Amino acid sequence: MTSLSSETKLSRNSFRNQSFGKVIDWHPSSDGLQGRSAFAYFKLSVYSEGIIRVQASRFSSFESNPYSVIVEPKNTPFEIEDFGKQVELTTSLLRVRLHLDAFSLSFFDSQGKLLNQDDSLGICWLGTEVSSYKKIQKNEKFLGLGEKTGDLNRAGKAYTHWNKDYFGYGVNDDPLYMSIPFYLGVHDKGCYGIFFDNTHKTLVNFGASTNRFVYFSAEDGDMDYYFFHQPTLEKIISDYTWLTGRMQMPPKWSLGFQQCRYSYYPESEVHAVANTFRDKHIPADVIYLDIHHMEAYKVFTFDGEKFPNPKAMISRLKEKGFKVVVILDPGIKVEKGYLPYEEGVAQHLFVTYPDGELYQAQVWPGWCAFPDFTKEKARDWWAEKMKFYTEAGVDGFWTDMNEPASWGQCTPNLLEFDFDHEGASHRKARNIYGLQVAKSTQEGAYMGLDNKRPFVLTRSGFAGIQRYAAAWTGDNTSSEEHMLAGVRLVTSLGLSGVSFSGVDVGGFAGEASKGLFAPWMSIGAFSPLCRAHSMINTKDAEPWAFGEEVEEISRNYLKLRYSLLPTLYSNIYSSTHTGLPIAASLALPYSQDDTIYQQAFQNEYLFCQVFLVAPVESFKEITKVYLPEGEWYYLYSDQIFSGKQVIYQDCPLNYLPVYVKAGGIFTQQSVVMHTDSSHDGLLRVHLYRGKQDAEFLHFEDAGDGLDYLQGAFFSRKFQYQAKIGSLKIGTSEGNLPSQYSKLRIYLHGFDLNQVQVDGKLHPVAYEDYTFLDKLSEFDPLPERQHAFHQISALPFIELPHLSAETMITGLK
Ligand code: NBV
Repeated sequence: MTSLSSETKLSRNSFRNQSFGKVIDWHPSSDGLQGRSAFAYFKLSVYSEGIIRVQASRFSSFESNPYSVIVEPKNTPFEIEDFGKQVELTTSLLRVRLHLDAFSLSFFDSQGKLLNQDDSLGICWLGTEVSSYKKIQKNEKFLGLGEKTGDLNRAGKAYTHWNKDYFGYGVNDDPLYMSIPFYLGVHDKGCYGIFFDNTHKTLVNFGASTNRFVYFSAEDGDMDYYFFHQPTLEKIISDYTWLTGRMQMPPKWSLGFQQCRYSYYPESEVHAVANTFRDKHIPADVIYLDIHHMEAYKVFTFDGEKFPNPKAMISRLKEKGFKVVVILDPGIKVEKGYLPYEEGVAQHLFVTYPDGELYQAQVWPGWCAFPDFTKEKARDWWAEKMKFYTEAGVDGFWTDMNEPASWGQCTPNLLEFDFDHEGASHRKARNIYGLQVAKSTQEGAYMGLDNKRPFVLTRSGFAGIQRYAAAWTGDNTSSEEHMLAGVRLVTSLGLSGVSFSGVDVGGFAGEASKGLFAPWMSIGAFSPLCRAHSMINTKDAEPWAFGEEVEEISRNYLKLRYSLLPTLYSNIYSSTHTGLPIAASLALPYSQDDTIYQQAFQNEYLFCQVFLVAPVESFKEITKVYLPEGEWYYLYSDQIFSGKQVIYQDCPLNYLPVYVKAGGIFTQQSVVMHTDSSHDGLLRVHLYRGKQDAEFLHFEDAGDGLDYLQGAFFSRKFQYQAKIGSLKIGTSEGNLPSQYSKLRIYLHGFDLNQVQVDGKLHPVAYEDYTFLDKLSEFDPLPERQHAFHQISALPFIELPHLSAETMITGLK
């Protein structure tokens, strides 16, 4: 009896929290230092001046976590100093102090300012659960964490990472489809980032139900995180995307408007939708085929009745300037004679139970087997299978249900995955399943599309997903709060390395009212990905389905987006090098300005660096907008506002509040109906007078293909020097000529008659300028007349677009 009860006590005790404890041995290593306590091991590795990896394990070898981080540590100088009770590891940007008595870490910047500090509990285990506890710093805000609902500042909330299919999620629900355990901390003394690289179910708690600490935990696996520090959040995001990769240049057509529907069929309906865009002069580039394109929802099939000749249909659509994107669901119908199923079984490509039995769950086609995308052979097979679509002319791929989703939403944890030879259960593999579906799909697109650029749109993912796909935020709802929450989802993804994302414009579940669709469309026009989508058995939701007024507003904003393609495309290109978002929360450049975190202003963002967009509920006629430091021009009228103030802005349905940064540059072309159609050859460059210098990198290439990597591009820098009053147009780079033969430079906020171009006097001309067309006067008249803005007598100069440097001076 006695021995039994003491055994029970022993095993219960092993479930008490166990801290890492006293470091009993440590030594420098080639990239940092490592050591151990009586029962656990640690390792600090310098990845670069601003990145230190922290690993702790109860095993002497650490887990590799191979899916997100794609680089090896840079050869970085660092120093290690032994102070007896503590050891310090120092790079040019960071100092980490390790307290030896009870393992805990403090991170300082190069001036000795404390950035982040472990709670005295440090790193702990509770059963297999591992956690890192951190003290909360004064006035600390937490940002990012990818596709997470809630406020911009995540303080006081906790979030779980466990990819989930969540139809009609609420604006505070968690988790959703995609997990990116990377967050940014900002406080009075500086900023930092933490990427918790553990694919198990993880929790990040920013102070929910506790005021002692913030912490992150994983159900199992090692403590493995990267600590980032740089002087700015932008640089931290660049470092994070150096570590986990950046998006590849998408095809230009994917920046056009994308029309989706669950589902367009038969073929005649697809054509009807495409034709209506052209007939109504509403720009669009993409039409989607959702699950009804398949025969009995079986992937790699077309329903022969609905789509008798997909190849011919797609080629007719291409003649009209439309690309087709098809949905790909990973579930493979269990059906004798269905080749993908038979091949999958024969080649052992599917996920199984530990006893080798095939795992089956129900999705659209009925009982399905699931390719093990963590197995190279399965990824290659899927990529090869995609030829079914590429041979029919499909240009883009939409990977849905890749959490993986199935009816019942409770995939058993004992399922086994290859995990690229390491072997793992569903507990460890779930969160990276979608990432690997996207990877394999991108490979398939590369293979089948003959060096064209893949466009893959994914619902699920994990840190690093930006390398393979653009993301959309799943099954949102047609409501005001979703419209605004969607903006925060997109900007949060942007803070987490995913620059190319969007929401279902108009809302997926439910039906948008007229009032809601119009502003949502205008926000969509100022989003990296601009895609409208809606649920089966709901009213039509194309831009013309809400009456003429909404149609005109939608047309206006889509035309504006298409005219801004040179800006958007250039920014996308820059983002492939910097990892910085296209839609950036104001917290990115103005992290130390407390006002931007207020509920009323947290949805404001910078689009393509120069446009401050202030989304607003459709029922408001006037709204408060916070303009941060600097000066801001109301886009439509050039009215100037000084920054660091709240203004009251009229916000009729036809005008989304948008402001241009003083000292900002962007480019515009004539409106086109799809990204491949020709413009008038004139590149409009807009320069906004300000006190700040500005720089804009203009980039052009063929819009698709990979030749730009071999120099087939045209790029040049526009640099504004405010004090001198000059605009330098740099010598062009790349070996393509520009598509624009002329430049027209609009000089906003300047009052000039002449300037000097390369030292010679050059006359200034004037024209009235509008960014949006005037709306029709509808009969009966709407409740209020439509406001109409234009910029009167806007000065401009026109020049041939040469390759040599041009210097414009006299811009005072
Ligand atoms: O394939 C149908 C839908 C799709 O339209 C949507 O965008 C996905 O998020 N899909 C989910 C499956 C079922 C939704 C109820």
